[in-house]
Formats: sequence, C-alpha cells, structure tokens
Amino acid sequence: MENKYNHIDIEKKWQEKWEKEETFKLEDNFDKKKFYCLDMFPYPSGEGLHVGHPRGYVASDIYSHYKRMRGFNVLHPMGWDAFGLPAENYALKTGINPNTSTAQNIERFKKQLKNIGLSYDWSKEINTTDPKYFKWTQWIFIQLFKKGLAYESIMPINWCTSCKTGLANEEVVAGKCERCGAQVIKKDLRQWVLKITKYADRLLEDLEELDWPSKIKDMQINWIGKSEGADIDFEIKGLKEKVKVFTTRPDTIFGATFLVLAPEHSLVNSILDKVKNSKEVEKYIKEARKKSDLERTDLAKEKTGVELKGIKAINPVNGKEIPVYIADYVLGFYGYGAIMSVPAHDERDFEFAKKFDLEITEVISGGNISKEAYIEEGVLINSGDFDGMNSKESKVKITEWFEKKGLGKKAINYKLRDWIFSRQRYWGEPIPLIHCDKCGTVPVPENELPLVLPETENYIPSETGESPLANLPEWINTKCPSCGGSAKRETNTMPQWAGSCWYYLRFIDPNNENKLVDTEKEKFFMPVDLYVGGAEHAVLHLLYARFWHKFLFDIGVVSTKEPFKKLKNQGLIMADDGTKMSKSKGNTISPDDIIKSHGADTLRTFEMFLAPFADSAAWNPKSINGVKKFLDRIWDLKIRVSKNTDDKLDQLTHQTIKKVTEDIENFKFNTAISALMILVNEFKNKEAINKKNYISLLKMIAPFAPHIAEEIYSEFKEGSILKSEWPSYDEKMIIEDEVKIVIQVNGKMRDDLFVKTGSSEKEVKEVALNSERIQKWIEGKEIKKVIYVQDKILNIVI
Ligand code: ANZ
Ligand code: ZN
Repeated sequence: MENKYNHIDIEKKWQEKWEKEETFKLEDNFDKKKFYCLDMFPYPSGEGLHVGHPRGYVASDIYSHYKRMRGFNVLHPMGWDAFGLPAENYALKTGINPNTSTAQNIERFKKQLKNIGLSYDWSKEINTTDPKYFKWTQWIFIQLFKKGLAYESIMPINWCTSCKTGLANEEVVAGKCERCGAQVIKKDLRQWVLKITKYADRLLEDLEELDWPSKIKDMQINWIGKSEGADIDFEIKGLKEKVKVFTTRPDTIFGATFLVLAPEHSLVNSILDKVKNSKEVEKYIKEARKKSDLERTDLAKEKTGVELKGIKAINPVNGKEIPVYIADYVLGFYGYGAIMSVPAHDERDFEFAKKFDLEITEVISGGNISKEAYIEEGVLINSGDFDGMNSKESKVKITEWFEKKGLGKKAINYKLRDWIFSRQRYWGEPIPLIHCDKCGTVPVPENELPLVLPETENYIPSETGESPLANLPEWINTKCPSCGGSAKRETNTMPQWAGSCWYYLRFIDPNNENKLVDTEKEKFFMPVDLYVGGAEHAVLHLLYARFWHKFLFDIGVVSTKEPFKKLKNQGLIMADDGTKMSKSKGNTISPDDIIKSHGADTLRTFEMFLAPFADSAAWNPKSINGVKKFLDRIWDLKIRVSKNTDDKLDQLTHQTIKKVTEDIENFKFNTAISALMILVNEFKNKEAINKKNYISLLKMIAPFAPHIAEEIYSEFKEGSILKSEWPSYDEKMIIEDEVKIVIQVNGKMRDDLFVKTGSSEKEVKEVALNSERIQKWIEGKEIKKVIYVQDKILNIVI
C-alpha cells in the first residue's frame, strides 16, 4: 500500500476543517487563564507577501498553539493597517480609489496568510480604514483635543518635495523622505500637534517594567533623550534682551568664551539692524534653512557660522565680554536654540573656535586642549572660587549660585519633540474638527462619528500644501456644532501611525458599537502578553502606541499602564545572495510557490529552523529539502507504532519534551527543531515505537507543522491535536549520568557538550553537528573523518 505524505491534500483538508469548525476561535471563557499573542499587523501592499514577511507570524503562531495546548484561552488576531501613502500614490497614478485597491490587497494578503495555516481568529479581523474602526481613532483624537493634548501650531515642518506632504521627524531618513527618497525641506505650515512630550518621563520610567529587547529600550531612551543641566541667562551688552541657554555642563561656565545662536533664533531678526554685517547674516540664515537637522549636527561636517558683528554678550560668572555667532550646528528647536560655547571641553565648539580663531580656556584639568577638546568631567581650574571642586559637586554649586542671583536654574531637557500629527493627504482618517469664526475650533459631535472620507476622483494635493480634501467645497462647508452658523471642516488627515496606536485594544472587542472596548473584556485580555514584529518599529509605532495607551489609561479606558508586556523582534530573511529581498530587485521568493512545492508545514518549520529567531538569515533553497525530509520521516514512522516499550526511547522522549518546552518558551525555535530531529532519527533506528512516545512527538511538532500533525494524530485519536494537552515530562526519567565531552575541529577545541555516559560515536557526532559553535567551523566543509575517545573527546577532521 502506497501511503505517502501528500502535503497539498492534507493542508487543504485541515485548513477547511479548521475554518468550518472554528478551531481557533477565541473561547468565550473568562475562567481560563488568558494569553494575548499579537503580531504587528501588516500594511496590505500591492506586492503581496514574500517569504520574509511571515517569519514573525509563524513564530507567534507556534507560541499561540503552544499556549493553547498549555490550557490558555489565547487571543491571536490579525488585521490591516491600511491607511498609507502607497495606496494614495497608486490612486494618483491610476485614478483607482484607495478603498478599492486596499480591499483587493487585503483579500490577497489574507489568502496568503491562510495558506500558511496561521491560527488566527478571523472573526476578530479589523481594518484601520473601515469607518467602524476609525470612528474610534477619531474619538480618541477628540479626547486628546479636549484635554489640551492636541494643539494647532504654525511650524516649520519637514516637507517632502515629491509627496507634497509634511513628515514626522521619524519619517525623514538622512534628509530624505523615508517613503520616496526625495529631498525633504523645511516649510511653515499650520499643523496639528500632539503633546507627547507631556508623557516623556512616564514613557521613560515605565520602560523598566517591560520585557523588551534592551536594544529597543535603549533606542527609546535615546529618542526621548532626557538630559539634566541648567538654564542660564546671558546678558547682551547694551540691550534689554537676554539669551537663555541650556547646558548639561554648568561646571564649564568659566570656559564659555562665546555664544552661538541657531540661525532661526528669534533674537537674530529683532537685532539685525544693530548688526554690522546684517547682509552676510541674512544670507547665512537662508542657506541653513535648506539643511536637515541631521546634516546640521553631523559631527564630521565642517563647521560654518557668522559672527554678529557689533554684538557682545557677557559671561555672568566673570563679567567678560564674549562674541556672539550664529551657526547651524546649533539647532533651533532644541533647548533654547542657543548655546554657551566651551571650546576646551566640547568637540563641536572646539572645531568652531579653531576655525574662527576664538579663545579656548581650559577649565577642567586633565586634557590636552592644544590638540583636542577634553570632554570628560574632572577637577575645575581657572574657575574662580570653584577651583579644585570636581564637576559633580560644582554643577550643583554653580547652579545654586545662578539661582541665588536669579540668572539661572536647574533644568531638564528632552530631545523628544511634540508629534506633528497632521498630513496633507487624502487617504487617512479625517481629523474630526470644525473651524467656526465665532466659536473657534470645535470637535465634531461624538454621536456624528465616524466622519468619513468624501468620494472624489482628484487625489492631487493642493500646491498650497493642503490635502486633496481642500478641493471639495461640499465636504468642507458645514455647520458649526456649537452655534449652528456656517463653518469649515479641518482638511488635514491623520498620519499613517494613528490607526496602529490602539488596534490591539479593538481586537479584544472589534464589533462594539458603543465603546472603543468593553471594560470587562479589556481588563481580562490586557496587556498584550507577547508582541512579535520588526525591530524597525523601535521608536515610531512602539513609542506612539505607548503614548496613546498612557493617555487612554489616564481617561479610564484601559486598566494597564503599558500595552505590550513582552516584545520579540524577528531578524530579516534575506535573499540567497545575502541581499535584502525586494520586488524591485526581482529576488523575492513567494510563500505561495514554496507552499505548492514543499508545503506550508515545511515552510513554517524551515523558517524557524533557518537561524535563531532574532538573527537575520539568508534563504537557503537547498536546506529546505532537509526540513521536508524530516516531515516525511515523521509521516513514515507512523506504521511502526506499537505497544512495545523501550526505556532508552522513553528517556530520550522525556528529555526532548523538556528541551522543546524550554526552547519554545524562550523563542529558541531552531534548537527545538534540532532536538526533534534527533528524536526522529532515534525513532527511525527502531523497528517499533511506543505509541505514547510517538504521540508526544506529534504534539511537539504540531505548533510548527500543524497540518501533518493533525492528519497523523487523527489516525490514532479523536479531536484536534491543537486542542490536546501539551506533553509533560518526568524529571526522574531525565536524570542520567552525563559526561562533558570536548569537541575539536582539526584538533582545536571549539565546544564542549554534555552527553550521557557511554554514548556512541554516532550519538556524540550528531549532537556536535547540531551545535552552532561547531557548525561555524565546519559549514560548507567536507568531514574527512571523526576520531572519538569515549566519554572524553570527539575530533572532527575537515
Ligand atoms: C555648554 C557645554 C559645555 C555643553 C561642554 C556641552 C559640553 P544633550 O546632552 O544632548 O542634551 N546644546 C544645547 N542646546 C543646543 C542646541 N539647540 N543645538 C545644539 N546643541 C545644543 O546636550 C546638551 C548640550 O548640547 C548643552 O550643553 C549644549 O552644550 C548643547 F563642555 O553647554 B553644552
Ligand atoms: Zn460656531
């Protein structure tokens, strides 16, 4: 009888069965322990998925299966982050309404995800562009507005010359638009801005309680950029105006030999008539406006600047007259857009002083300031009464001196800026505000939400920088909700990040028409226990979502301080030549093709086996066949199942259960699969396999390869294996005498491994070849021979 593993039939059969029987539907059971396992939901692009995309989805799916089998009520949803520029740019090109193209893309994505056999509860599906969803995005905005956390401001914003829209700082990469690569310039525009800075301290402090990769936490810490120091006022000789500076080094004040203002500093314009070289100054200001902040603060860049001739400042601690410059290395929107320059102890100031031949006064001992700035803290010199004090103490003392004189005070500064929240685009949530001449800015009444997008055929933004909505008078003209007079709608839309700031809450209760989320359900399911996605979201989405969550906490909508308890980032899957996969390079591999040729189970298992989850890895078309063979082997073993017992196999099975359980808990999927491969090889060497051991194997492989596991299991047992209980192990069975074996490659020690006493050469070799440390040395090499001294040493000769 020919009974071969036929992945195509099996995968189709089980996907249909799961769907029909709603196998993965969230249980309406609040007595069980919950587990909320969330993926970063995708933007449904027109290109569909390549094999790199599902890596995170497969991992979270494995974890969800595992948790279900451990008795948890698992919420594992999926949805669409579907507002965004690509759909709008596509509409501009083709005239096709973004609604239409988005719906098509979603359908395609969904089909691709279903083919992978991911265990989402599709009854929880959401789409950020669905008015039933963005009604609540708008509702949250109105609450922010009512609490004074959304405000209007004329701001020089980052303006993409090609997309013709404002960008957040985070969307500008090396002075270019993150989306289209065009030059980004500064442009003054009326903007809606969210006061994320009000939450800066809480966003910092609460990072501590999160189980997140430290790299991501550090990026948030740096982005928020809290620094402590002092504000100090400098008098300008002969003028009323003072210049306030922020410094982290008040201990160096005696070395402040000049002031530098940012070109956009407000003082510059107001005193221009007193500046002798005003023409030169004006020209410099104009040039500076063309540069991005990044270019301006680039350490490597040659410093530029212009002296404000005829203007002098006074150093408050010693009364010395010092020159005043404008230079673009001082940013207009950090601190006060002005600095006291201490060339002896700050690198940029040092370079600047060298270039313009300015005085350099050493005030911290220990450096060699004829050569370079000495930026360490240390002992003060040339600092009057403060000589001999160390930096730490003198910072306090000098700040106190300023406080007493009323010339300064202790201060804290943040790099974090308020979040520019408006976009001049069509395909986004309309900002639900109305402008009335009499009443000012009034929110759309909450019972009139959602405020939907009007139909149009014209997606071209207006040249003035307003959104395409500004071209639709029937939409703009409305009644003031407060006085009933004629009024105008806000034409800005929200940025792409808005919908993803709170979607994890809506998954809990996606169809609630009266509330953003039901309070009881929210209490039960929040926080998200595990969040899986790309590390590229370290400071964008992950900071914005935390901000909104904290706001929702403050207004009583959510019960937890933080939304995402544990975060895991996946590494990228690269093309087999090691470069990034992209449609434009033509090196993408479609999961659909792999699913046809090898099966979804093989794809899933292979993506986890490829490398440690957080590492990037190149797609390896050859080794996928090895994974397919591994599943074939599991299939072929089923005819050997019997009542026979075998102590050695029992023991190995128990050891494997322990290893795989721990590995899944720790997201070490690749080593979990290695352990299963070893077990399967042992099984293969036996004529008969005890049924209990074989079922344990099936249960362990089920989260990785659910279709084949279901199919085989159904020959032995009733019900879905994915609803069965995770196998347990007996500690007593596992203990055995172990010895440490030294593993050498060409006579050099490369690893040591514990194996059971008396292991055969074959057994030790198998373990050794699975060690990552050993693989590094033998990869791609031919093994010439293996020398084994039992219980002592294994030498691999290549
Ligand atoms: C004097 C000084 C002496 C400084 C010294 C540093 C070293 P962080 O830590 O990033 O907050 N600064 C202040 N405002 C600035 C602006 N708008 N653009 C560019 N630089 C600015 O850095 C704070 C320090 O950055 C401040 O302390 C100031 O230079 C500079 F030996 O003041 B310092
Ligand atoms: Zn009114």
